[in-house]
Amino acid sequence: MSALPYFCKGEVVKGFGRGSKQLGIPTANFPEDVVDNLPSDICTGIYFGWGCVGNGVVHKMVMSIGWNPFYQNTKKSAETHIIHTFDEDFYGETLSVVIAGFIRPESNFTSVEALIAAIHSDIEEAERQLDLPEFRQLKARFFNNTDVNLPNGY
Ligand code: ADP
Ligand code: RBF
Ligand code: MG
Repeated sequence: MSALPYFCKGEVVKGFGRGSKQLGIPTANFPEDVVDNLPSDICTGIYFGWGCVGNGVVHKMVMSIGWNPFYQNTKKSAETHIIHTFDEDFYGETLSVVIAGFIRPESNFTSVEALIAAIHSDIEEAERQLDLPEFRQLKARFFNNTDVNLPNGY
């Protein structure tokens, strides 16, 4: 996937209102034009990377790009779960993300519980991968973050 790492930003809009928040996994949805402008070689699937709201702190994130087979969406979506607990919603604010790596294709599940379990393991995978120097340096590179100590060569 030569388009990675890929940076994009957009306004956080209302999603499908399916209550991902109630499931403990809120996802900030990008508007249609941002989804349509994703490079064609970023295929649908689950990704990890870095994200920040407005000029806020940069956090680890997981992102789902596609049609959510479990819900059989007819419209492609790009939804970001930021791995952080926020005090308030941030609809209308600008979300900036760097998509750093691919985790897995989207899949269908036989229950909501199985979907949630898969998302939790995606989050664990993202947490692990993003601690690697290769991915930590992307945070510094795209968000001009200076509190990252990197070994020589990065
Ligand atoms: P929607 O269907 O409108 O996208 P969700 O249930 O997916 O609703 O909730 C998403 C909203 O929750 C985001 O737009 C954002 O305002 C808020 N939110 C709070 N915490 C987070 C988080 N950690 N990651 C993503 N969005 C969050
Ligand atoms: N939806 C699917 O239908 N299949 C998936 O494999 C899938 N994986 C996801 C992985 C992550 C990390 C996230 C944040 C979402 C994923 N979703 C998936 C989307 C999910 O259906 C959506 O966020 C909500 O509609 C859940 O209520
Ligand atoms: Mg959402």
